[in-house]
Amino acid sequence: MYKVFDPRQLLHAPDVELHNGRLIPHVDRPARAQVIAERLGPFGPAEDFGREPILAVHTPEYVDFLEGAWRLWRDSGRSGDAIGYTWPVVKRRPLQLDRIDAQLGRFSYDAGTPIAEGTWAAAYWGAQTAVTAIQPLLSGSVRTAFALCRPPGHHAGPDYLGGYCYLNNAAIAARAATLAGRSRVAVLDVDYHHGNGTQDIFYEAKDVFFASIHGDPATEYPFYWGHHDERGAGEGEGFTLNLPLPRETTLAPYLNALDLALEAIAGFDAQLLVVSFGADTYEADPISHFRIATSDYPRIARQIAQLRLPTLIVMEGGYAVEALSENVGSFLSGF
Ligand code: Q9C
Ligand code: ZN
Repeated sequence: MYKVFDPRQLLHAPDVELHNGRLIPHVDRPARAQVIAERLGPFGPAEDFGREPILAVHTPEYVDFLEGAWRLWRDSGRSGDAIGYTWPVVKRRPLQLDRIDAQLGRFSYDAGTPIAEGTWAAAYWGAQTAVTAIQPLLSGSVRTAFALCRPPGHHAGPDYLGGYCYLNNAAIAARAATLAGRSRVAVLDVDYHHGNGTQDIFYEAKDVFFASIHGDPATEYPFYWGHHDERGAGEGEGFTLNLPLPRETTLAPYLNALDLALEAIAGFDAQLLVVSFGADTYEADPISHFRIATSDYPRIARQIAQLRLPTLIVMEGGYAVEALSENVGSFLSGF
């Protein structure tokens, strides 16, 4: 399996996040990627494809904001990481204000996703990691590739950050594949949390099918997306599939949902698959509530591999750092 990692992704080291009304050490620590890179290598380096593949998914206003936000924050006399504290209510006028605090509200949806000094560099090289990893799938020289991306991406939408995500690595890779001539690409999201950013990016698209299995947003973050009746819109109607599952879900019902997702992807006649893989479905994940064991991951992966599609696996969440490389290794082994 072709594997890509860029160590500049470790430059993202946010200090704290707001959790249940208190500030706690940020859950997305650099060690997450570091342990995977150390134990599951060798990894090839990321190539620089520039801004173009990023701008095929994100708005230029958002990308400019993301690149400049930390500097603007510091120039405004602040210390620590840049983080919003006020958000425009849905359907407010789309005001374009210069003040950093107003911009943070405009381009984000939660208080768990600070912009630190190294965030832009890390997110940029995360996106390049995903674009690099999909190249040999496009040329046909490998069947499976793994992009070790961090920070994760699937909560980042066209013009917003959130859920520890800044640039949507999986969506950037999927879009790169359609731009390279694949007319039907599927994204299968098996992170514990709904991939709201990916869903929003492709909601009206008919060339990218999005299927997600996740904790039911009736009780789980991100609450406002991922319900079963969200099925796409316009030309994209029917090309989004949400399979929410309750807390404490174990392997057997998980595999049933996976069968439905894979059937839909096969029915779409996808030519290439991008898997947004979060190891936060793990039973001991500190912020999630499924009951998937380390030894269950090869089973899940083998079922996905039965699609027999060229497959890019993109790293998303997974926060039990002590078990992370084992869980990721276990999943990759199923391919
Ligand atoms: N701290 C991914 O797994 N939780 N993101 C917010 C307050 C956000 C997880 C609760 C969880 C996001 C990629
Ligand atoms: Zn997650």
